[in-house]
Amino acid sequence: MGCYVHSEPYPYPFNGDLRPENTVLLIIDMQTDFCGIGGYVDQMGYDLSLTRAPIAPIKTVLDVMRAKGFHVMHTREGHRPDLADLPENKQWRSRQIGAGIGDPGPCGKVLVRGEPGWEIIPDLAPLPGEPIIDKPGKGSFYATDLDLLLKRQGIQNILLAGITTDVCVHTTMRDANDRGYECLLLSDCTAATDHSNHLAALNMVKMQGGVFGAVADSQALLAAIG
Ligand code: C5J
Repeated sequence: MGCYVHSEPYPYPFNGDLRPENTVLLIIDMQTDFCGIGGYVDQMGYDLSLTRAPIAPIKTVLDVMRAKGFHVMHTREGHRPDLADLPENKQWRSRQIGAGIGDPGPCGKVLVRGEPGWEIIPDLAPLPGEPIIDKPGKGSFYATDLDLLLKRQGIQNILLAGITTDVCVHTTMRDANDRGYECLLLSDCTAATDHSNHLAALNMVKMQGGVFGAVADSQALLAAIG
């Protein structure tokens, strides 16, 4: 019989095997730098209401999934305080747009580990025991132990939430898909700094019969795991 989410372009997961034991809610980069006043995204001049929109839906999903015993993991993008892991071109480009990574700002040094802007926002703070993956890049697998943790926990299904849809969420989803994980992108639990990019990123997932997995909103997920 199985458990399926009403999703596009196919009912998720492909095999109907959706259980707390084999499924993780992966919440990507819900940090002040990406959705808080004075953070990296704010300093670049983007509309914070876009990247703040998923906070409430994520919180609802998070509460339910915690209560039901699903795995929950969080990621943070950020660099070492000495910036030894910051590519020169990444720093240069961020300075071009007025939000130099590693430079001082209203929330401390931009995208630097340990600084106030780098912290996950209090509404979505990890609970003790929930793994936090610190990543220097966009993808959550690059230069991290995420794959090792997922394998050790026997996880097959990844439910993706967080920001931004077109950058860190998409990079992670593509990589996870190549590694054989069955991925679901939660459309209202993600957002981009440009809404048309968000919509395009959702659409890209659904091509070729679900080239990177499937897309559903949080209501559909909650109805399935209800
Ligand atoms: C970006 C992210 N956009 N979390 N990072 O630089 O998507």
